[in-house]
Amino acid sequence: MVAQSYANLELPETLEVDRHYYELQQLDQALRYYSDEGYVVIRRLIPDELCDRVRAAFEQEVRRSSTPILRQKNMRYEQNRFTSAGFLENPIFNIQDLHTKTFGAFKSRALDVLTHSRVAEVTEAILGGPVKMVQSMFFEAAAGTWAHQDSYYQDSSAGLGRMAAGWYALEDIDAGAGRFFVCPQSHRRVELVKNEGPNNFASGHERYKEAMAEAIERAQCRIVAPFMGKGDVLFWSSLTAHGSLEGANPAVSRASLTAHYLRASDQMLQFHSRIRHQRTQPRNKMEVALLHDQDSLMNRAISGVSFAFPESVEQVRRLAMWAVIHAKNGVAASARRN
Ligand SMILES: O=C(O)CCC(=O)C(=O)O
Repeated sequence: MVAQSYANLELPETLEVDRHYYELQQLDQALRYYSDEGYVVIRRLIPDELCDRVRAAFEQEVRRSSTPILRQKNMRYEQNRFTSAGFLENPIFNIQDLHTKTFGAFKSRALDVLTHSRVAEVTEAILGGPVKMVQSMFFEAAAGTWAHQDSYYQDSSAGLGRMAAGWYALEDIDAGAGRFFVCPQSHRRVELVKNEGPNNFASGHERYKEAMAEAIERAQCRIVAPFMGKGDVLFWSSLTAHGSLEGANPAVSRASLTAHYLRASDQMLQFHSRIRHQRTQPRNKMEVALLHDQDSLMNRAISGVSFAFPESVEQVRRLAMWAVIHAKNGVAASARRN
């Protein structure tokens, strides 16, 4: 693991001491800022009651459930784990794939946030046309996510950098809660660390994390962890270096969602190697792409096996990934960085 030590970190404690950023009415200015800096915060984009509804459904359906769920940190099906303060420790990956019968309200309310008409307005303006949501996550405890560019994991088949993402605060996020951070201008100034050679995901993921940390240091980028109030959303590009801080105060949570968006006509490019076709379903103002849909009996059987035999499944997955990454069929070579 790469130790987190960010000498040049800017961590404003409150809204008052942070820069104001923008509101939806200032979308043109916000877009210019996004294009220059590789990220932007839109204040109060999501109504408070929608944030509260997601958290209430989490309490009712998810917190006490023993159903294994796919997790962001290791791509394994795991049961909930909690910190000493009682916050969910293993973030949920791809909320749109959750089993509707078990987690219907949580899934539906989270998707209402992630596909909200205001979100569609911003993401369409960023990406230049109708969009689809292709990935999502839910966090409660600090995650200490390593600095990365999303492009390494997934991007647009139509060109690297053509994916955008949003980080949604469901509560005011304390400076000690493990804030989300970005490196301003890194979408232009930090070289793209490719998913290949010694840094490939299958066998070189730890090396990749080190390579990213070094690339950020070489570019002498600032690191900012903006104040995020309930309903604020931070949007960033798939080439922007970002991550989250280790929690300095275990008594505070960071209830939040993230989602990644592509143009509706683009496909997902995974690991800079293969195009991953996804089935989509309409939701509010956009399509939502599914990957491991737990409403399918077959996918539930697969997740059951993954939960029962995590190590064996992990080995098979790594082998498959190794094969995919090494059998690049020219997809990556044809993908432009733009
Ligand atoms: O909030 C976090 O810990 C990381 C989120 C993230 O990196 C992402 O959604 O790509």
